[in-house]
Amino acid sequence: QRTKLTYESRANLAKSAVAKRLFNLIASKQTNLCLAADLTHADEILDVADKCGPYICLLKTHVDIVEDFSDKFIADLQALAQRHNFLLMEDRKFADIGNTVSLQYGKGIYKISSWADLVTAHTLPGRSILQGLKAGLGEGGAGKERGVFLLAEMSASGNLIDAKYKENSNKIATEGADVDFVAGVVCQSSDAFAFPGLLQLTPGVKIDEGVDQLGQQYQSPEHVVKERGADIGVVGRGILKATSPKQAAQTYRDRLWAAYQDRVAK
Ligand code: S5P
Repeated sequence: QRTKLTYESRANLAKSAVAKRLFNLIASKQTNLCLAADLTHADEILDVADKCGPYICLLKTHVDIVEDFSDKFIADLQALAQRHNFLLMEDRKFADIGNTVSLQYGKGIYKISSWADLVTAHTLPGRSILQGLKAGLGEGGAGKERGVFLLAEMSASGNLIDAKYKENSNKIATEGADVDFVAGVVCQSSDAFAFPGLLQLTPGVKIDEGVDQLGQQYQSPEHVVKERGADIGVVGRGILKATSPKQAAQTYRDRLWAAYQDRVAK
Protein backbone atom coordinates (compact mmCIF):
# COMPACT_ATOMS: atom_id res chain seq x y z
CA GLN A 1 0.00 0.00 0.00
CA ARG A 2 1.65 3.23 -1.16
CA THR A 3 0.36 5.33 1.73
CA LYS A 4 2.45 3.25 4.18
CA LEU A 5 5.72 3.87 2.33
CA THR A 6 8.10 6.75 3.07
CA TYR A 7 8.75 9.53 0.57
CA GLU A 8 12.40 8.40 0.35
CA SER A 9 11.50 4.86 -0.64
CA ARG A 10 8.95 6.05 -3.17
CA ALA A 11 11.50 8.37 -4.81
CA ASN A 12 13.30 5.26 -6.04
CA LEU A 13 10.13 3.94 -7.68
CA ALA A 14 9.26 7.12 -9.58
CA LYS A 15 9.41 6.96 -13.39
CA SER A 16 9.32 10.75 -13.71
CA ALA A 17 12.58 12.58 -12.93
CA VAL A 18 10.75 15.58 -11.47
CA ALA A 19 8.61 13.30 -9.26
CA LYS A 20 11.80 11.72 -7.93
CA ARG A 21 13.17 15.18 -7.24
CA LEU A 22 9.97 16.24 -5.47
CA PHE A 23 9.82 13.09 -3.30
CA ASN A 24 13.41 13.73 -2.21
CA LEU A 25 12.81 17.45 -1.65
CA ILE A 26 9.78 16.68 0.56
CA ALA A 27 11.81 14.16 2.58
CA SER A 28 14.86 16.37 3.07
CA LYS A 29 13.00 19.63 3.72
CA GLN A 30 10.36 17.79 5.77
CA THR A 31 7.36 19.51 4.27
CA ASN A 32 4.41 18.14 2.29
CA LEU A 33 2.68 21.52 2.01
CA CYS A 34 1.84 23.12 -1.34
CA LEU A 35 0.84 26.78 -1.27
CA ALA A 36 -1.82 27.81 -3.78
CA ALA A 37 -0.71 31.41 -4.38
CA ASP A 38 -4.01 32.55 -5.88
CA LEU A 39 -3.30 36.28 -5.83
CA THR A 40 -3.72 38.75 -8.66
CA HIS A 41 -0.63 40.96 -8.37
CA ALA A 42 2.97 39.91 -8.90
CA ASP A 43 4.31 41.64 -5.79
CA GLU A 44 1.70 39.92 -3.58
CA ILE A 45 2.68 36.49 -4.92
CA LEU A 46 6.40 37.19 -4.52
CA ASP A 47 5.83 38.46 -0.97
CA VAL A 48 3.87 35.39 0.14
CA ALA A 49 6.34 33.08 -1.66
CA ASP A 50 9.22 34.65 0.25
CA LYS A 51 7.44 34.49 3.63
CA CYS A 52 6.06 30.95 3.22
CA GLY A 53 8.99 29.60 1.17
CA PRO A 54 10.74 27.88 4.09
CA TYR A 55 7.61 25.78 4.83
CA ILE A 56 6.57 24.57 1.37
CA CYS A 57 7.70 21.94 -1.14
CA LEU A 58 5.67 23.37 -3.97
CA LEU A 59 4.21 26.73 -4.98
CA LYS A 60 1.16 26.49 -7.21
CA THR A 61 0.22 29.37 -9.51
CA HIS A 62 -2.69 30.38 -11.74
CA VAL A 63 -0.59 32.64 -13.89
CA ASP A 64 -3.57 33.82 -15.95
CA ILE A 65 -5.02 35.71 -12.95
CA VAL A 66 -1.91 37.90 -12.52
CA GLU A 67 -2.83 41.40 -13.70
CA ASP A 68 0.74 42.67 -14.06
CA PHE A 69 2.42 39.55 -15.44
CA SER A 70 5.95 40.06 -16.79
CA ASP A 71 9.06 38.02 -17.53
CA LYS A 72 10.64 39.68 -14.49
CA PHE A 73 7.90 38.26 -12.27
CA ILE A 74 8.85 34.76 -13.44
CA ALA A 75 12.57 35.43 -12.96
CA ASP A 76 11.90 36.70 -9.41
CA LEU A 77 9.68 33.71 -8.62
CA GLN A 78 12.34 31.31 -9.88
CA ALA A 79 14.95 33.05 -7.71
CA LEU A 80 12.70 32.55 -4.65
CA ALA A 81 12.13 28.91 -5.60
CA GLN A 82 15.88 28.41 -5.72
CA ARG A 83 16.58 30.31 -2.49
CA HIS A 84 13.91 28.50 -0.46
CA ASN A 85 14.14 25.16 -2.30
CA PHE A 86 10.62 24.60 -3.62
CA LEU A 87 9.27 23.63 -7.05
CA LEU A 88 6.84 25.62 -9.22
CA MET A 89 3.54 24.22 -10.48
CA GLU A 90 1.34 26.10 -12.96
CA ASP A 91 -2.20 24.87 -12.34
CA ARG A 92 -3.26 25.36 -15.97
CA LYS A 93 -5.59 22.32 -16.08
CA PHE A 94 -4.96 21.71 -19.78
CA ALA A 95 -7.93 19.99 -21.39
CA ASP A 96 -7.75 20.39 -25.19
CA ILE A 97 -6.50 18.39 -28.19
CA GLY A 98 -2.76 17.64 -28.30
CA ASN A 99 -1.88 20.33 -30.82
CA THR A 100 -3.64 23.11 -28.91
CA VAL A 101 -2.21 21.95 -25.59
CA SER A 102 1.32 21.95 -27.03
CA LEU A 103 0.86 25.61 -28.05
CA GLN A 104 -0.75 26.61 -24.73
CA TYR A 105 2.13 24.95 -22.84
CA GLY A 106 5.06 26.37 -24.80
CA LYS A 107 3.87 29.57 -26.49
CA GLY A 108 1.95 32.78 -25.82
CA ILE A 109 2.76 35.36 -23.17
CA TYR A 110 3.33 32.84 -20.39
CA LYS A 111 5.63 30.25 -22.06
CA ILE A 112 4.70 27.90 -19.20
CA SER A 113 7.04 25.08 -20.20
CA SER A 114 10.05 27.39 -19.88
CA TRP A 115 9.59 27.93 -16.13
CA ALA A 116 7.02 25.61 -14.51
CA ASP A 117 8.56 22.41 -13.16
CA LEU A 118 5.06 20.95 -13.06
CA VAL A 119 1.65 21.60 -14.62
CA THR A 120 -1.81 20.13 -14.18
CA ALA A 121 -4.02 18.61 -16.88
CA HIS A 122 -7.44 17.03 -17.17
CA THR A 123 -7.60 13.49 -18.56
CA LEU A 124 -10.80 14.29 -20.48
CA PRO A 125 -9.11 14.32 -23.93
CA GLY A 126 -7.42 10.94 -23.22
CA ARG A 127 -3.77 9.98 -23.70
CA SER A 128 -3.15 12.65 -26.35
CA ILE A 129 -2.98 15.19 -23.54
CA LEU A 130 0.41 13.70 -22.58
CA GLN A 131 1.67 13.67 -26.17
CA GLY A 132 0.57 17.29 -26.59
CA LEU A 133 2.38 18.41 -23.45
CA LYS A 134 5.58 16.62 -24.46
CA ALA A 135 5.38 18.28 -27.88
CA GLY A 136 4.94 21.67 -26.18
CA LEU A 137 8.23 21.48 -24.27
CA GLY A 138 9.77 23.37 -27.22
CA GLU A 139 12.96 25.37 -26.83
CA GLY A 140 12.17 26.68 -23.34
CA GLY A 141 11.40 23.35 -21.68
CA ALA A 142 13.39 20.81 -23.68
CA GLY A 143 16.08 19.07 -21.66
CA LYS A 144 14.67 20.34 -18.36
CA GLU A 145 12.94 18.15 -15.77
CA ARG A 146 9.25 18.64 -16.42
CA GLY A 147 6.12 16.73 -15.48
CA VAL A 148 2.35 16.78 -15.14
CA PHE A 149 -0.19 16.01 -12.44
CA LEU A 150 -3.34 14.51 -13.97
CA LEU A 151 -6.73 15.29 -12.43
CA ALA A 152 -8.62 12.13 -11.47
CA GLU A 153 -11.04 13.81 -9.05
CA MET A 154 -12.07 17.33 -8.07
CA SER A 155 -12.93 18.98 -4.78
CA ALA A 156 -15.87 20.93 -6.21
CA SER A 157 -19.29 19.78 -5.04
CA GLY A 158 -21.40 18.35 -7.85
CA ASN A 159 -18.45 17.74 -10.19
CA LEU A 160 -19.10 15.31 -13.04
CA ILE A 161 -16.26 12.83 -12.41
CA ASP A 162 -17.52 9.27 -11.75
CA ALA A 163 -15.85 5.96 -10.83
CA LYS A 164 -15.23 4.98 -14.47
CA TYR A 165 -13.58 8.33 -15.28
CA LYS A 166 -11.37 7.95 -12.21
CA GLU A 167 -10.37 4.41 -13.19
CA ASN A 168 -9.55 5.46 -16.76
CA SER A 169 -7.56 8.44 -15.47
CA ASN A 170 -5.48 6.01 -13.44
CA LYS A 171 -4.77 4.02 -16.62
CA ILE A 172 -3.57 7.14 -18.44
CA ALA A 173 -1.32 7.97 -15.48
CA THR A 174 0.23 4.49 -15.22
CA GLU A 175 0.10 2.73 -18.61
CA GLY A 176 1.66 3.54 -21.97
CA ALA A 177 4.74 5.17 -23.44
CA ASP A 178 4.34 8.64 -21.90
CA VAL A 179 4.05 7.76 -18.20
CA ASP A 180 7.57 9.06 -17.62
CA PHE A 181 5.99 12.52 -17.96
CA VAL A 182 3.41 11.89 -15.22
CA ALA A 183 4.61 12.99 -11.78
CA GLY A 184 1.37 12.49 -9.92
CA VAL A 185 -2.39 12.67 -9.66
CA VAL A 186 -4.66 15.43 -8.32
CA CYS A 187 -7.41 13.63 -6.43
CA GLN A 188 -9.42 13.40 -3.23
CA SER A 189 -8.95 9.74 -2.23
CA SER A 190 -6.23 7.09 -2.11
CA ASP A 191 -8.14 4.68 -4.37
CA ALA A 192 -7.58 6.94 -7.39
CA PHE A 193 -4.29 5.11 -8.11
CA ALA A 194 -2.02 2.48 -6.53
CA PHE A 195 1.43 3.02 -8.08
CA PRO A 196 3.73 4.30 -5.28
CA GLY A 197 6.02 6.15 -7.71
CA LEU A 198 3.34 8.81 -8.27
CA LEU A 199 2.48 11.63 -5.83
CA GLN A 200 -1.06 12.34 -4.67
CA LEU A 201 -1.78 16.08 -4.62
CA THR A 202 -4.95 16.93 -2.71
CA PRO A 203 -6.56 20.40 -2.66
CA GLY A 204 -9.48 21.45 -0.50
CA VAL A 205 -7.49 21.61 2.75
CA LYS A 206 -8.39 23.93 5.62
CA ILE A 207 -8.16 23.70 9.39
CA ASP A 208 -11.76 24.91 9.59
CA GLU A 209 -13.50 22.24 7.49
CA GLY A 210 -16.58 23.23 5.48
CA VAL A 211 -17.42 24.85 2.17
CA ASP A 212 -16.99 28.22 0.49
CA GLN A 213 -19.69 30.16 -1.38
CA LEU A 214 -18.74 28.70 -4.78
CA GLY A 215 -18.74 24.92 -4.25
CA GLN A 216 -15.27 24.35 -2.77
CA GLN A 217 -15.24 21.59 -0.09
CA TYR A 218 -12.61 21.52 2.67
CA GLN A 219 -11.16 18.74 4.84
CA SER A 220 -8.61 19.07 7.67
CA PRO A 221 -4.87 18.44 7.11
CA GLU A 222 -5.05 15.25 9.21
CA HIS A 223 -8.06 13.93 7.31
CA VAL A 224 -6.59 14.41 3.82
CA VAL A 225 -3.27 12.77 4.73
CA LYS A 226 -4.50 9.89 6.93
CA GLU A 227 -7.95 9.09 5.51
CA ARG A 228 -7.66 10.30 1.91
CA GLY A 229 -4.04 9.38 1.11
CA ALA A 230 -2.69 12.84 0.27
CA ASP A 231 1.09 13.02 -0.20
CA ILE A 232 0.96 16.77 -0.65
CA GLY A 233 -1.78 19.00 0.78
CA VAL A 234 -2.71 22.13 -1.16
CA VAL A 235 -3.66 25.16 0.91
CA GLY A 236 -4.73 28.47 -0.59
CA ARG A 237 -7.07 30.72 1.35
CA GLY A 238 -6.33 28.91 4.63
CA ILE A 239 -2.91 30.61 4.42
CA LEU A 240 -3.54 33.62 2.18
CA LYS A 241 -6.40 35.01 4.28
CA ALA A 242 -4.71 34.41 7.64
CA THR A 243 -3.56 37.39 9.73
CA SER A 244 -0.03 36.04 9.34
CA PRO A 245 0.38 33.88 6.21
CA LYS A 246 3.88 32.94 7.36
CA GLN A 247 2.61 31.64 10.70
CA ALA A 248 -0.31 29.85 9.02
CA ALA A 249 2.05 28.18 6.55
CA GLN A 250 4.15 26.93 9.45
CA THR A 251 1.05 25.55 11.19
CA TYR A 252 -0.21 23.80 8.05
CA ARG A 253 3.28 22.41 7.41
CA ASP A 254 3.52 21.09 10.99
CA ARG A 255 0.09 19.44 10.90
CA LEU A 256 0.47 17.92 7.43
CA TRP A 257 3.93 16.62 8.27
CA ALA A 258 2.89 15.14 11.63
CA ALA A 259 -0.03 13.40 9.89
CA TYR A 260 2.38 11.86 7.35
CA GLN A 261 4.68 10.67 10.13
CA ASP A 262 1.70 9.04 11.88
CA ARG A 263 0.57 7.46 8.63
CA VAL A 264 3.87 5.73 7.83
CA ALA A 265 4.55 4.75 11.47
CA LYS A 266 1.42 2.64 11.87
O1 S5P B 1 -10.10 19.63 -7.41
C1 S5P B 1 -9.40 20.62 -7.28
C2 S5P B 1 -8.21 20.79 -7.99
C3 S5P B 1 -7.43 21.92 -7.77
S1 S5P B 1 -5.89 21.99 -8.53
N1 S5P B 1 -9.75 21.61 -6.40
C4 S5P B 1 -8.99 22.74 -6.19
O2 S5P B 1 -9.38 23.56 -5.36
N2 S5P B 1 -7.83 22.94 -6.92
C5 S5P B 1 -7.02 24.17 -6.75
O3 S5P B 1 -6.55 24.23 -5.41
C6 S5P B 1 -7.75 25.48 -7.01
O4 S5P B 1 -7.63 25.87 -8.36
C7 S5P B 1 -7.08 26.46 -6.05
O5 S5P B 1 -5.94 27.03 -6.67
C8 S5P B 1 -6.61 25.58 -4.89
C9 S5P B 1 -7.50 25.62 -3.67
O6 S5P B 1 -7.52 26.89 -3.08
P1 S5P B 1 -8.24 27.18 -1.68
O7 S5P B 1 -8.13 28.66 -1.52
O8 S5P B 1 -9.67 26.71 -1.79
O9 S5P B 1 -7.47 26.42 -0.62
